[in-house]
Amino acid sequence: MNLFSRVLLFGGVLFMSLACSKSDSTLTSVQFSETTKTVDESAGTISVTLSLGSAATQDLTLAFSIGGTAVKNGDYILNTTTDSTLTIAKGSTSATISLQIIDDEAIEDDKTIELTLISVSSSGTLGSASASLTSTITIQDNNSAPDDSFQADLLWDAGTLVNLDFAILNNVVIANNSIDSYDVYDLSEYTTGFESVKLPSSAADGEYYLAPIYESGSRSVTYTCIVNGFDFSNTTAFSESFTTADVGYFYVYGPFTKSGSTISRTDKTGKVKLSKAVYNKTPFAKVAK
Ligand SMILES: [Ca+2]
Ligand SMILES: [Ca+2]
Repeated sequence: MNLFSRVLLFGGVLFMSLACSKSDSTLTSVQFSETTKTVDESAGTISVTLSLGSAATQDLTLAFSIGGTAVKNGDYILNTTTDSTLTIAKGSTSATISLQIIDDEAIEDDKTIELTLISVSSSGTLGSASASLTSTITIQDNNSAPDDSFQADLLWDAGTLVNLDFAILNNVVIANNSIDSYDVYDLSEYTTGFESVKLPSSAADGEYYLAPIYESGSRSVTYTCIVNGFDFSNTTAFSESFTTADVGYFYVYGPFTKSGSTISRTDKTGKVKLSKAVYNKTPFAKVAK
């Protein structure tokens, strides 16, 4: 390479370096200013704050992922208009991701929501410190096992909102593997991802059943029933799925028998039992509401 070529090459590299550094300096960096946050389950709507290195020169579209142990639409609702993206208006120097924490009655471990920034539109850039790209929110549970009642909580998986109800039934009459009649002892009709029913110590001795109901929705949904009280401590009673064909139906689990201050298994041939130590699940009837 002769001297002239070397000068040309050096000049080209210098020009490109200057061009790139000028371009980078006009990009608005985006990162979390709150990388950890702890809230009570009763906190309601919370905001997680992002900071911008300089005022946004254009509207920015920020994409983020959501992880952690908390269930979307069960433990929290994301308030952004588009799922997992946030629009930051031109001129902004900060932004927030808004979440609604659901104050349920389920007795559960503390849960986490991990928000991680993935990408930003072309007039922005993600902050250079990787630790600033993730914000972890810890939701502290505020429920405890009742000492005077049996509590069953129904929780279900993340995804599109579906409406499940949950009941304790009594006076259940079963014939031909189907329910002829029943009374509803307790009914839970929350709309935000969990249900909770109770059987108090004062309830009459007798047979009861638990019944998850698929009220409305357009997808399959996997539910889990956790029981507490009456010597139960966060015991998984059953877990399985409704399909979309099950909308309008419910499953029943039981019978379980209340006798004084204990709830115990009742043996009935061909029926699925609810045991104090280990619950067997398996529905034995599917009944249209
Ligand atoms: Ca609560
Ligand atoms: Ca709770």
